[in-house]
Amino acid sequence: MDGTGPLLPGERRTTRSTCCYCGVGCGVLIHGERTAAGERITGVEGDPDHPANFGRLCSKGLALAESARSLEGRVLAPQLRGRRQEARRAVDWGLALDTVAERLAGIVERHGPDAVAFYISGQLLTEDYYVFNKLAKGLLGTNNIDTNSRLCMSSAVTGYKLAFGADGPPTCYDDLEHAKTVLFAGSNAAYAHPVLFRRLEDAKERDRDIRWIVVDPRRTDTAAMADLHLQIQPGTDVALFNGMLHHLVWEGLLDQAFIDAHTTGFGELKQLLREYTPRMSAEICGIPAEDLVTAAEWFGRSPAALSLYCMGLNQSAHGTDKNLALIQLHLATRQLGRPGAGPFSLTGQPNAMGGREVGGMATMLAAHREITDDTHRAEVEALWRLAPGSLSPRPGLAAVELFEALHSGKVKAVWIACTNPVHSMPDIGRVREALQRAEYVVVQEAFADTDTVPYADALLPATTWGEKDGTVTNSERRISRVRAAVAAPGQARPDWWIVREVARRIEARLAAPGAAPLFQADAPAAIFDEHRAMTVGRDLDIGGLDHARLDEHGPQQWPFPAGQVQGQPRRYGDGVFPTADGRARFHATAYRPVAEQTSARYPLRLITGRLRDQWHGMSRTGRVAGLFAHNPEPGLRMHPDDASRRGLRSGDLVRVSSKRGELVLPLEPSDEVASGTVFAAMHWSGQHLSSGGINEVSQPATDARSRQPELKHAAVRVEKVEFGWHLLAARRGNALPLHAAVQPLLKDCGYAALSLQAEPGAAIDVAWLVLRAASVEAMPADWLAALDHALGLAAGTDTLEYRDARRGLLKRVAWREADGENFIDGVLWTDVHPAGESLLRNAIAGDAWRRPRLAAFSVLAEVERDPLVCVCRQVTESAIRAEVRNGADVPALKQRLGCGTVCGSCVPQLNRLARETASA
Ligand SMILES: Nc1nc2c(c(=O)[nH]1)N[C@H]1C(S)=C(S)[C@@H](COP(=O)(O)OP(=O)(O)OC[C@H]3O[C@@H](n4cnc5c(=O)[nH]c(N)nc54)[C@H](O)[C@@H]3O)O[C@H]1N2
Ligand SMILES: Nc1nc2c(c(=O)[nH]1)N[C@H]1C(S)=C(S)[C@@H](COP(=O)(O)OP(=O)(O)OC[C@H]3O[C@@H](n4cnc5c(=O)[nH]c(N)nc54)[C@H](O)[C@@H]3O)O[C@H]1N2
Ligand code: SF4
Ligand SMILES: [Mo]
Repeated sequence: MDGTGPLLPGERRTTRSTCCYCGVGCGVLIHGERTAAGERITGVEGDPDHPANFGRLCSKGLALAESARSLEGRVLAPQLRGRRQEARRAVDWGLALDTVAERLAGIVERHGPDAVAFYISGQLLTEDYYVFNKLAKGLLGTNNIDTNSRLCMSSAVTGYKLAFGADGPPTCYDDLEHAKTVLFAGSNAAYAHPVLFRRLEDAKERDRDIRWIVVDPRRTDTAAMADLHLQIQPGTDVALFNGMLHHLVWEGLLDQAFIDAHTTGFGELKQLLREYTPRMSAEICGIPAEDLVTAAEWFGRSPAALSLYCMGLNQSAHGTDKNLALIQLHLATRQLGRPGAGPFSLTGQPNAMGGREVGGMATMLAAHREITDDTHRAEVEALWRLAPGSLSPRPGLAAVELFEALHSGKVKAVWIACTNPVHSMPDIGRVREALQRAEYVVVQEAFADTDTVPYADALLPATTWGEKDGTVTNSERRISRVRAAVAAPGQARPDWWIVREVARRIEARLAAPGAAPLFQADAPAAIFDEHRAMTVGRDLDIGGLDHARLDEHGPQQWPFPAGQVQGQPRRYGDGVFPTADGRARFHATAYRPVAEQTSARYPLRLITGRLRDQWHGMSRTGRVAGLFAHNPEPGLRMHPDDASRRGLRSGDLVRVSSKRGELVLPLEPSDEVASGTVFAAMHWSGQHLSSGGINEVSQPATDARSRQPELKHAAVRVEKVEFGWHLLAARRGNALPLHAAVQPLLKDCGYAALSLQAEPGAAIDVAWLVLRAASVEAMPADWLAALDHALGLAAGTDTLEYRDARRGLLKRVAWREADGENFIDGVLWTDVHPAGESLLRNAIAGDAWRRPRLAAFSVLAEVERDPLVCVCRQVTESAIRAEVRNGADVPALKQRLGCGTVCGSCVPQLNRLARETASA
């Protein structure tokens, strides 16, 4: 296990590492081998010894090996562009590094350090992050280094800091098993933190008295399993939490002794709370007042109340207040600092925490220090051996401002690493303009097909999961090792190495004579040592940790000062907080409405979020056909009443518009949203869609303190679009090259979406690529020809074609011969009615295609819509419903059909189907 050095021919090796997706931070065992084609990852399983998951993985983690299987679509060599209009060309590393260093140093010399900005990522490893931060703040002297964590955890950081005096959750994963009341606030943990959700399910199974409250404007899979779902109006959480606290004050359910001895500011808050009667608060939230009171009672009287919160709180123009109002419920009742109790902010990305620790953001310095604090800057200057006064005292530009400054020309150059802002930032139209105007754009990526890559003047190939080495910190402050299982492909290099090489070149040019060299650490372990030295004496002290200790004793929680043998699972048990007077602070959190009100022109509230089996912009999960099964295509979910009032039916293409932009999506009537609210997933980008995705319309208003944008709410209008023609094409083959060939054609359509479908039993690299497209104008002949070419579907000997020129109809089926029979290999149908498409789509997923050609046609006509529920065991909804009608409950379903027994991600859905079908 964990051998190092290149694999020998035929050699196999298992490497312990960490999943690269969510903040649960599951341990994985990566199996690798050496073949004639080079080193490759052959399998992944959960690490039974990792304390985050004890061997479990969710559907995304289980698909990691498949996502890493092919080098198709990877960036394998540095690329540079001479002038904007020219194409980039591959160059060697020497030229790439020299050029990037020279361009950045030149801009700093001409315009000063604040003309350069870095936009990096909570998916970088701590060591990568550390070097980036040192380059920006230590060498260049700019604090313009921000990350996608600004879109994610920023309000959680300000909330913790304002309440407790320091960042970071006080809780740990064991609390999931000890909590008696669990309050999920703006967290769809069933999808976003599945392995933690499994632990919670198990705990609830063991102890039927455990109660779950879910606060979410949507009936998510998490909400469907709750004892109480508070389906509040978007953005009204502060009113809810204030109303709950009002009730607790009224009922005397506070810990007054704790408030008196360990906190300040409660008097002022109490004054404010007078207005927030349960009735008035419930009215703002749009829920029954009794439900609010029940929630307060369950919380206040619980022996241990744990809240789990995520983007529904953070991604708000009042995200800091939402966090504070929730934390204050815990402080006032002393629901923290003991097993099962506390405000637990679930981190999104695998290393959002590590980024906060190294201070890799525009508003902080290393190890939870403040940019504006003279002593803190002097400490960092001493640790980095910088001349006094080298660090800039001005906070840098946070994400939204950073791209604004690029737009206005104040910032000239941006270096983007491990994030895809042209997909994930609010109002991406504006972000595209900003990048267009920038003087110089560096993009450091592992995958070539993202919506940001086309803007790169320099594209630097990074290694990614399975190929890189370092550490990440998960939601419970636990630091785990990430290790390379296979060699770096092509010219790809680790992120820290790329940054360090550029930094050394800039240093040679810009540093004062005699200045101490800043970038001597030449391996992740040495960088980690530098990082831990910065933390000594701070609240997150990890002076006792290094790579060697992590290798020997496994993942550890911080704080972990020198001399310790174990980290600290819970913080603040003694009621002493890292503020000047040791007391926690209450803040008066008045409720304020969302930034953008609905109006006659934009009457609907759009909320956005995640799907179970996709990760962000899909650069990795979008490579795995099986991960599309749960949600094969994008959609806009709307309450069925709202849909019928507008004359809209399932599958109709609708235009979603806001003040900022528009996009077209298929309509998905769903009563998971309340009337007046619509929902869209964040994942689809220009790689799979004719538009850039839902952030075409989202809005960039930010929280004044955390500067986090309100990605969870925008006012929109939805109307039906009539298209002149519809097309559905499906092609069986090696899906990644097929996808790359078809993707450039998407943008020419009024609507187009690409997805993959696995074919049960087919070879690992065989899947179906499915294209749905529509356009207002007549279909241009050259577009169709290009599609034929991309799909290899032009009329030929193995193709059957039906054309009706007068009606503009074209139906074409291609087949292949195997075992003496003909099997369908591809189809292209124009003029498909939208509603007929899901039929065809499911036919492709089913076994129609494995039958001989003629039988396939008749089967096609019969297949009904029947989504796959369990992806691991390929179990369909109809099969599950049939078993439930025969009396099966969830354990019986697991036993009879095998569904829900591998990754468990579909268990919430099984619960729902069992309940629905049984009661029907
Ligand atoms: N499958 C999957 N898992 C992931 C990710 C992924 O891309 N895919 N990404 C990871 C990352 S980076 C993150 S940050 C996390 C996010 O994890 P979550 O925050 O749990 O996921 P989201 O779906 O973004 O949002 C959660 C819920 O907030 C609700 N919501 C919207 N507005 C409001 C509101 O005003 N109040 C309340 N109370 N709720 C509201 C939405 O309906 C949604 O169900 O997931 C992580 N895990
Ligand atoms: N509307 C809406 N928008 C949202 C959200 C929402 O809920 N709604 N959520 C927001 C949140 S919470 C988040 S965290 C962001 C996420 O948004 P992004 O950060 O844009 O998400 P990813 O697609 O994960 O981008 C990571 C990129 O890094 C690349 N990559 C992978 N591994 C490596 C590596 O090792 N090195 C380098 N250099 N590159 C690598 C991947 O190919 C990918 O393109 O989206 C935000 N945007
Ligand atoms: S819960 Fe799933 S995505 Fe998150 S770390 Fe574990 S395996 Fe990875
Ligand atoms: Mo996130």
